[in-house]
Amino acid sequence: MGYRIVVAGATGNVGREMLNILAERHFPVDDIAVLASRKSLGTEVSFGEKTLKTQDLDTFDFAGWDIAFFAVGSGATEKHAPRAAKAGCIVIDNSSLYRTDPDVPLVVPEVNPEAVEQCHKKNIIANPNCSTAQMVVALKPLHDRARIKRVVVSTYQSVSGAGKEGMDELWDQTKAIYNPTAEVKPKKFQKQIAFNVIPHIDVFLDDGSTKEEWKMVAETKKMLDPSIKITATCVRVPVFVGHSEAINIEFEDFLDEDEARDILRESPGIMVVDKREDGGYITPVECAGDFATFISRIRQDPTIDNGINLWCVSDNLRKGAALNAVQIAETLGKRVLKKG
Ligand code: 11C
Repeated sequence: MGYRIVVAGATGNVGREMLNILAERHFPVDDIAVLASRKSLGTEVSFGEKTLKTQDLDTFDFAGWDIAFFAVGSGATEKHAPRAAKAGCIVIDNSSLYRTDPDVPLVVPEVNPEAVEQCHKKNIIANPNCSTAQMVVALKPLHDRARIKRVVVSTYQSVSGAGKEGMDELWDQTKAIYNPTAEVKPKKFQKQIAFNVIPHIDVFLDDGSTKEEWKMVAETKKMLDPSIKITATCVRVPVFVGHSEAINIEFEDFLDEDEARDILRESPGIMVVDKREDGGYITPVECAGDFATFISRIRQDPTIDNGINLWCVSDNLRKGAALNAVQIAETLGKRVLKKG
């Protein structure tokens, strides 16, 4: 016996990827409904071999459905997720709306799978921000071994994190860059993104950080350990898919780089590619379409007593969003719903 599944926001980057991953991982689906806002209504989407027609999120009745994946903006989530949850359907939400709500578990299954058992407080489970998800997959096994004190992370985030409009802007600007008659002004991003990098993702906060940077701090503390100190600089780069992160970690205890490499190699969700030769590391272009979080460039930080540096790359639409959401549903199935 399988589940009755809803995907809200099925026509967007993340919604489509959710459908692909549900099919690829043979998630036990008995029935599936795909929902969209009025403007995309009737658009068809693929689910394995099938083509599905989108229904109206505004009027959809969630009663009798087991799990609803939400991949819509915070506004639509605020309007419809409580309605779905009240109807008895467990919402797995990709927006930032509920992530810091103490009554909503925030889950990366490689890190805190047990947290799904808290889902009944609101019938909602939150999926973390993409840049946080891949980082905590890398940090968790190292924290278990040597206790992390402090993390300094710089991100190199692809334009797909900003949705289809972000991808279109990079594409159009790249084509137009040497053609003065076809100038493409920044719209989605604050400055030119083609052949450039922008140290600004999401809105500025009072302390001079951005909300994207704050999310990496708050979400990591909630899922992994509130005592870990984290400072982040989040940067948009002209890459279509795949977020990269340079992570500096300071531990309580000494951790040798070879042991760190061995621990990461054995850890769930991680693929270590670390050859210390030309090309012996992973770049975002190579991680796109993959399930793994790739770790390369693992090395001692000689400037502090117990420090390690590493490079972490993952498909932001997959581990950073759709894959993690499907893994949450799989964990929910095993630990809570127990169908399938
Ligand atoms: C980006 N990380 O790359 C963002 C996208 O809170 O889920 C995801 C925003 C979020 O722009």
